[in-house]
Amino acid sequence: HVKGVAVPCAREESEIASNIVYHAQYTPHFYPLRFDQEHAFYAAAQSVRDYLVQRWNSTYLQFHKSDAKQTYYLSMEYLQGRALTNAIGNLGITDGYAQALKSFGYLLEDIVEQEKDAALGNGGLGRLASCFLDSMATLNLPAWGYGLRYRYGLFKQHITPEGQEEVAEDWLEKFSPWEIVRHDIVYPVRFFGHVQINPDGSRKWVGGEVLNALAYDVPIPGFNTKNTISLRLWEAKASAEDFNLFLFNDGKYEDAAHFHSKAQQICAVLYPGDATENGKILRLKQQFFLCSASLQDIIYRFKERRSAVNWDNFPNKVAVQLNDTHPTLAIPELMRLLMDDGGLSWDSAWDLTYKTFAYTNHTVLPEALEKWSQDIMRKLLPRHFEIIEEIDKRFKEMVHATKKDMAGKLPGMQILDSSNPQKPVVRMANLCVVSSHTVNGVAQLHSDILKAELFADYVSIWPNKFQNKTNGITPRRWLLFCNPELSQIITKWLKTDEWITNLDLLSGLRTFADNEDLQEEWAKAKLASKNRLVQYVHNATGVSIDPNSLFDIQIKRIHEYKRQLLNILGAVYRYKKLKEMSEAERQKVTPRTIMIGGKAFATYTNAKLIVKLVNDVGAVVNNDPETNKYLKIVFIPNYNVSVAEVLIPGSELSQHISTAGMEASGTSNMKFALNGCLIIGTLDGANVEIREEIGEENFFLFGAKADEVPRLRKEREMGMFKPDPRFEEAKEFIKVGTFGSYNYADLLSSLEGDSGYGRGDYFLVGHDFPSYLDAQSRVDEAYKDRKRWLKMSILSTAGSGKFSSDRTIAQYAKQIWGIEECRVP
Ligand code: DL6
Repeated sequence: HVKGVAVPCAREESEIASNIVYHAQYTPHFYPLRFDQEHAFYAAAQSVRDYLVQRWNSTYLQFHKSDAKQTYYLSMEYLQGRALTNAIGNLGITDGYAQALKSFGYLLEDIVEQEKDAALGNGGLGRLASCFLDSMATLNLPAWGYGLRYRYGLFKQHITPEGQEEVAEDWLEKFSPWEIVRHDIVYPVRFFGHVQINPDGSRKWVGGEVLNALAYDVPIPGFNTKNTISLRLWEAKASAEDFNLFLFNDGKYEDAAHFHSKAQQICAVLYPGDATENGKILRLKQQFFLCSASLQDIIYRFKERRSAVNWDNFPNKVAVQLNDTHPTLAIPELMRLLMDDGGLSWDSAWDLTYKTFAYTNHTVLPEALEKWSQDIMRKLLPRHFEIIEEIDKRFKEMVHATKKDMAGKLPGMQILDSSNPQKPVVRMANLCVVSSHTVNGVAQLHSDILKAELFADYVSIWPNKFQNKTNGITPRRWLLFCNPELSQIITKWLKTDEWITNLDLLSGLRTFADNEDLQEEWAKAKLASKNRLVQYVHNATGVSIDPNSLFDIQIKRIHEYKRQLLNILGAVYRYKKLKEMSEAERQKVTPRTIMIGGKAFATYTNAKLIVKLVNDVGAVVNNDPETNKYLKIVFIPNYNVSVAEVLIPGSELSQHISTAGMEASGTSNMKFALNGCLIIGTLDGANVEIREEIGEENFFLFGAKADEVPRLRKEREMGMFKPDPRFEEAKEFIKVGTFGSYNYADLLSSLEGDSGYGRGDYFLVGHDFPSYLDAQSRVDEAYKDRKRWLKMSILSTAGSGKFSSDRTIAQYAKQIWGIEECRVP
């Protein structure tokens, strides 16, 4: 099953057309006498998949033959978005497909719109994983992704007068044309049961509930290479023997299908609510399901590539990257597989495990640092709990034996935390740090904070374990494909398209930043993208926006630390001032369209109130004939990857305004800057590095710095904060009912009081408000000077080379994984 040769991709329009016709006829999922846009999409996508499968097979064969060390990226989330444009773009057959579809009377732009977004992730962490896959393939690296095939991905967001409503997103409603179900790849995954001690003292996990993990492969093509890697998604299945025919014939239908329903629950939704004990168990089951199936598959492949198994070679052939703590259970699972199935001693198994794993931290927010109840863990995974206890015990012994001075710090460093006897927990980040050879943060500031605060005590033990890997984004999806007009201009002025795989070349644009010809072409491209966005906003919301106004966008998950509230309070203040002006004064104002989009977690009350507030403010402001030439406020519903692909190219200003120290990196900031959008932001996450790269004069900075935040919170607690009158004015304007009968006292009270998480303005909106308004005034002034603005915009793109995920992945490959290129000839 590892035979195959790379077949060159078809370039002839006629061949592509006949492949589409073939799929329309022989793999019909629709009424055969109809060939509508949807049908054309599925037929086209399946014809593209054929090319991908040939390349995918050749890539597998190449990795197999070379026996190269391979990386496995374990992630509970992938935000893939749509695949058609990306696949044909990476294969270099976009024109062929456009022509072929035209011969059937269709426009490629319309056909790609038929595809549903694969949203198997929440936000930045999941989209990062997807960008990384694109770069791994493009760099010809032997690397794969593993994840779960959720039946329903991230919810669809409907906006009602009450705010956000969540609806299940049925991305598999028809089927996904990209995945290949692998009935030949199935592994058993056990839950519950007990540990059996064998006569020789070895241990075995037996009993409990066993479900099967079935593989679905999604081929991921690299750009301008035959290499096509795999995103392997697991689905849970019960076996036929688990279906109880006796009960079924007795009329007990639900009991008969008990295991089938258990299996369905595992991959039903992306992030099941975990407020209840059942919800917690289900979430932990999902995590273990991913880890166990993936580890068994990795070991299978390790064995497949050699005639005799020498376990010592395992870390020379396998690197596993943990995308945050969600796949942490892979650590005890590898220990179990090596000891209980492979017969290795603890010391050997530990040595191999330690050399295999690396862990990326993506957050310092206390509520996002996973802690699992010891009771649940012991019940669901009894053998793994034993192993975790043993890792913890040995870590403690090691500290006592070799780092005596650190012994006092052990309570904070240990994996098991039983300080609250009612609620003893397993600290997953601690398990990752203790068991991985490398730990990294995702932007320099974040990595520095990890070393100085969250993981400071471990740094004294393992000073060389901690690294930084600043995030990146794929320039293919986030410039070349989503912004073809700007891409063409860049290629023309740089006289090469090599920037697509060597993004540092964008710096060559700096020489031309003042050139009026380039500036005019640049402005024209921006206007084309803005016009597309005008159309999109009208279709999605019914609101008409003016393409000559400044397009100001904030799109990301709704969270108090990301401070959409600061944005909307600023907008409210702007509206109030416009109302107070004479028409003559208003005419001097830079017209603005503020767009805010993002989903709030279903049970996050304040985030949902922010969504409602933005919509309520928009409804009044947009219908005010006195001011709506100068200000519109639009909430963009159901923000997802495809929506971002329309918004980002059309943006001129974007807001990355988190409380300093709280956003680990951010990645949309990189996408905006790459597309020539200017940033208003705090010194947080990757903003710091973006500002360094594009020049501080091209970045609208405001707000407290990360190292000032603790002092400011303290001062607030001591009643020393004096709010700016403009802040009070904006809040008051809402409270008096300007935007409807809901007065938002509950939401605004989080900005009041002296202290506490969730009140006392923990996120420093009040403190940063005046400097935010000042920065916004600088934006308004800069926009009036068209030449200056265009120059800044060109310099933003020119300075974005560092933020390619190709750079990030090349660094992971060299500095963490120790893997090298393995290219299909
Ligand atoms: O690293 C990707 C992305 C960062 O850009 C964001 O700043 C960060 O908030 C996000 N982190 C998470 C945390 N999830 N958990 N756990 O999504 O990661």
